[in-house]
Amino acid sequence: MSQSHPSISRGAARDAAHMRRALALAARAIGRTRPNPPVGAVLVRDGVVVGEGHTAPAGGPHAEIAALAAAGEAARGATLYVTLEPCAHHGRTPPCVEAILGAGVAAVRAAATDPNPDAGGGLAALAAAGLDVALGPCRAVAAALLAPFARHVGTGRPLVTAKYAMSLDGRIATRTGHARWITGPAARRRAHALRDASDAVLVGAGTVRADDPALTTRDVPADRPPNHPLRVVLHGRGTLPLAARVFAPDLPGRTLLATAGAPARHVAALERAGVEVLRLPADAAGRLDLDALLDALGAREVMSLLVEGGATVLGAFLDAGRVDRVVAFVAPRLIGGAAAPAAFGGRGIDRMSEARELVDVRVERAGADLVVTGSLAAADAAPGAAGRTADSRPGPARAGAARRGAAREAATSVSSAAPATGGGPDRV
Ligand code: AOF
Ligand code: ZN
Repeated sequence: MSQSHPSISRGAARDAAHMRRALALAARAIGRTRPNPPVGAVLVRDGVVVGEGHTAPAGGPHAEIAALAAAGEAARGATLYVTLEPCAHHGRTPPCVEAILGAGVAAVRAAATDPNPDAGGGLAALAAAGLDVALGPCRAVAAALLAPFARHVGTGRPLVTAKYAMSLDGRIATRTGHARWITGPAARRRAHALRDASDAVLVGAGTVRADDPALTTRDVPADRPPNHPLRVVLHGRGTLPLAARVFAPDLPGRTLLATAGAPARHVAALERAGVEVLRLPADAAGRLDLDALLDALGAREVMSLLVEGGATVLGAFLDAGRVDRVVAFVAPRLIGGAAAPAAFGGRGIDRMSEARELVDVRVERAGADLVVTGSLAAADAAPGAAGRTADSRPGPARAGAARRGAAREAATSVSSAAPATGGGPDRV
């Protein structure tokens, strides 16, 4: 670094600051754009920000269009900082590339290429039209932000985050099942922020029986309406109370009961009470087929799924190799008791060599508690995934898209290994 020219590094620092602002704008759209990615855009002329924007809900303007509208004539000769390559296609909205050219923008910095094969190619088109175009900076942060969209556009399935609160000795409840509360208010606020940023949230029937959660988003900043993700209850055997809070007809947002093998008369009674039911196939062991569930949620444009437990459901997702990210809230307190449940039930593994390894691990504090986050390597590499039947994979119609998606995701995770703001933009 000491060798770099001062004016070049000042320019790189300014570029990074504008892109970070664009990423902050994109973050405001998370959970509110499905099936589109949340994107942020900033227009800068002569060092002054002249327009800003982020993606509107699907069918509405893209981030660049919002920033161009805010800038008006000031966009002429400006540099556009955008967290995703501008689209080059006619989708629900016209191509951003044409609007950028029409407005006379001089330069474009994009933090990521578009994993959607239909919309990509925008940077190349802008470069061909004579604009000064480059990829970066902040590529790793942008890739993490786009991961749910990349997963969904590539495979038709959502990215799965496992979230749980546990004691320092790894328990998510006492031996009697009591769990309110393990963590403090700051950690619980973060958990609501996770719901606010998710397209769907999922719990098992056991959690509905034991905790009666509403699964709505509360306790988030009041500067905008909260996002209430689609609530999904996994229902295997047994019955559920019709009066459970999650089924209340006046809750904001929607609830879906996903079931394989629940008693038909009971399910019919829930349906009569207004609950939407998704009937799914069972796997070889008679349990609900999680891949069929992920396909069905993907078809409903769910790009990000937050699995909140309990231990049986989290264990099933881990055994199936279908956990992509983990957010663990760890309280510095001890519960003990051999019968007190751990975060992940299920079958588990025999040997430590089979343990699933987290990468990109971060540890933060939330009040007295710790927040440990990380990602799991590609799910199909999981030992539990090896035993799954071939027909539980994405259907042939999607196979090409899935392969493309896997290749693009691999590229994404490579770039996410780079430092968040390190290095300057790469010329296109
Ligand atoms: C952008 N800027 O802010 C977003 C983009 O159907 P449409 O017209 O809304 O296009 C959706 C596709 O556009 C989406 O699948 C993704 O490839 C891209 N998203 N592109 O230029 C944005 N959200
Ligand atoms: Zn666009």
